[in-house]
Amino acid sequence: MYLFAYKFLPNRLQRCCRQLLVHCFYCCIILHAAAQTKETDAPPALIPLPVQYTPNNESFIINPTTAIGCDNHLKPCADLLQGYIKAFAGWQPATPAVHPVKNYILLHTDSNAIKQPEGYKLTITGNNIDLTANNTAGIIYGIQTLRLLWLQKNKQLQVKGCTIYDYPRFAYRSMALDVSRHLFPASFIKKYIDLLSLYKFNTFHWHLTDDQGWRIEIKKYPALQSVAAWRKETLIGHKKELPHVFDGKKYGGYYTQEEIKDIVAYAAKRNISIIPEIEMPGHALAALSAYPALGCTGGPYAVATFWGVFDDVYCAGNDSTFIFLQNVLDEVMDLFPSPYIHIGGDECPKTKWKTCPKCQQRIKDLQLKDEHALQNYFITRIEKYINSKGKNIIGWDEILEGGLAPNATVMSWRGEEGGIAAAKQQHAVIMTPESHLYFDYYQSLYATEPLAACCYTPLEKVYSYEPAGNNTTAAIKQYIKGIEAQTWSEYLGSNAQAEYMIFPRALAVAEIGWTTQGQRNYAGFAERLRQQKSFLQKLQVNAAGIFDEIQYTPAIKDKKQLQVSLTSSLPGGKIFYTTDGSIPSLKSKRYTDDINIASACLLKARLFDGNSQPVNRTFQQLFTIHKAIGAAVTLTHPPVEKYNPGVYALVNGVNGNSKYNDGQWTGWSGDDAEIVIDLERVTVVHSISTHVLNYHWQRMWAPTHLEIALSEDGVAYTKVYTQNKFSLNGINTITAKFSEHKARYIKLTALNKGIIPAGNYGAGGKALLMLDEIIIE
Ligand code: TNX
Repeated sequence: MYLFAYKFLPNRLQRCCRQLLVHCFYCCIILHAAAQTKETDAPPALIPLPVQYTPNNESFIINPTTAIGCDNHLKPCADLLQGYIKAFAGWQPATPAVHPVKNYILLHTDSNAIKQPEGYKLTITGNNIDLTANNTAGIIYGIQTLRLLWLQKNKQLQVKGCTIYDYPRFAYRSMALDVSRHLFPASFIKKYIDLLSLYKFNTFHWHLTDDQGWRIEIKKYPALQSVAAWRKETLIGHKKELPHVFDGKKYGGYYTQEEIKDIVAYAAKRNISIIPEIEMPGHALAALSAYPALGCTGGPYAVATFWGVFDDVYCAGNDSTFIFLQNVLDEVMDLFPSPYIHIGGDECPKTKWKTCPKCQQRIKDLQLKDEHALQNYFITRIEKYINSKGKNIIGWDEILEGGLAPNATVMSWRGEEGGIAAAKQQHAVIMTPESHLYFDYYQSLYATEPLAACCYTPLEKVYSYEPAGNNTTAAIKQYIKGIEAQTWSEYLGSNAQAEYMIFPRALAVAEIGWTTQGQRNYAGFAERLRQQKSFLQKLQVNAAGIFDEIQYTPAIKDKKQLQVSLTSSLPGGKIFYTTDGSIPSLKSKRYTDDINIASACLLKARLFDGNSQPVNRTFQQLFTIHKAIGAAVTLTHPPVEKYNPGVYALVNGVNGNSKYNDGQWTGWSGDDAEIVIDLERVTVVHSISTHVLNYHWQRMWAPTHLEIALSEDGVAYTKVYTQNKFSLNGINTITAKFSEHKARYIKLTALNKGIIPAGNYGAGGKALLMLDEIIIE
């Protein structure tokens, strides 16, 4: 229509229009060229970072006439690539028998050209894409790199010219998923596996059985499907909260063998090996509920409805236990081609074995030292069976108890000590310490964070993990085969919540597992991650995008002044804050330097990006200013390592949070708390308050007795408060109010429960006594 109208314009105007069009055309070309130059300058946001990336000035557009050529044995890889292109663009390139001269993607293996297992070289020019790899695995990772390159585009499959030469640092790169506590549909498992392959993992550890549900069809034992796969109901809220409340809804299900075969094949196409885990001898309540004769007491047992460690485990004195497990393992080994079978071995209380005649008989007959040696007998017997089928076992670090089974690989979760001990015995080790690699733990301290197990493992902490250790000898290092992160699903009630906890933390693990230690740096990783945000969205992954959110650090500066610093890792980010409770905007005070907190307030802060758009949630923190801020604190007994934030945490104006993961709680394990606060000069005081935790499910017990005494000289003390009763569950506020007293020294003494009484969680172990800010007024 416009062309038609143009014809009727006078000649001069037509000329004008033509000139204008020509100008526009040149402008467009210049702009386009500028955009292209800009594009070739920026390295692509690849995670994990490849070993070598060399850009060139060309670029390749995959279009419907592009052909995929490959060596014969790589046909499944070509199909995989074709499927990825189709999923992204809606059309698919051809895979002709003879590859054309131009406009093709060629896949081939050449172990002379690429020496490293799983390694590949991806060469992208204007004419074609060449992917040469050491083996099929390398081809798959090369395809995933290509996919990461085009995922950065919108719709168009244009990839920048470059040569990428790449191979992994560790042979074992894995993510786990617990499907017992909560079940995830087969479609979710596939999506997860595809994401693992995208980020160059090669293993998926599938935790299939536990106390709260048995999730794999075993044809020989139908009650595993009809009974063990179902629990009556599920705990609502955190297990630490008492009394426990349940949802009253039957919950369960399992994966059929057909589904499992399909998933295993799907994973194999993506170079993901699936290691199934069948837990023993502990975490077996679901199996026992279906086959009670396998327990020490004969039951009855019920599938667990809440989380924890349960005393009822497989009976180690009963041969039918081993016959059952061997039959189960036969079916498992038929389904999973993996050379490894995970047999658990963790958290097996010995309570029932101690009083079980059959277990005791076994100990006597075999002249075993104790129940720990019986655990070793159990694992070793199962290992022999698995070895006889040509496979090896992996077990949690508790399998070190009573001696290690001969060919076992150890998964070190309670720190790295188990792993190091196993490596010293020349056993293969996989590092998965809960301190850094448990994704059921909180990744943010914000109060609005969805319910999680505990603790605090932000992205940066995950990224900082070094599996080979920083001071480990080469002799030890050679046994450290790689890394795995855990996703226990107690608090992962939906697919979306599981994705939120796994991503992006899994990407940090991917980079640790693949990229050399020297190449890694958090700022670079975070920047690449920011650029990947949009395509994680395209892949419909509910990733947590909060890793740049505002963090705060309280500090006591001179003259006992509380100062708070705010930081964000977002480059170009600006922070605005308020102290009057209002939501900060660009009109609020801009944060430039530490904030002096002179009186009690609720500090709120908001992060804005370079375009002045708000990012993430509003930060907020309450501060209480009182007479002991910054005072000298002396502790008679040292706190336990995990809850030892330094004495200022008791007098820095910040209360501990209800998740006790914010570094504001001080805890004593088995020991009493005796705290003396020196106000430096005699001061009039009339009220002292603090909090203690009473969460028996976390081994945290309120003190049996608490008292507060005052002194002017630090020698003669006057008692002003005693308390022997604490409310049963949760955070107890201790408030001591008394008539005005003169004091320089304040002594707070709280007696630890000591040993946790029988019948309670952690019975026989030491109780934790937990205290936070001591507010003196
Ligand atoms: C410990 S890690 C467990 C799991 C729980 C997890 C919760 C390990 C080998 N056992 O059974 O789900 O803690 O964080």
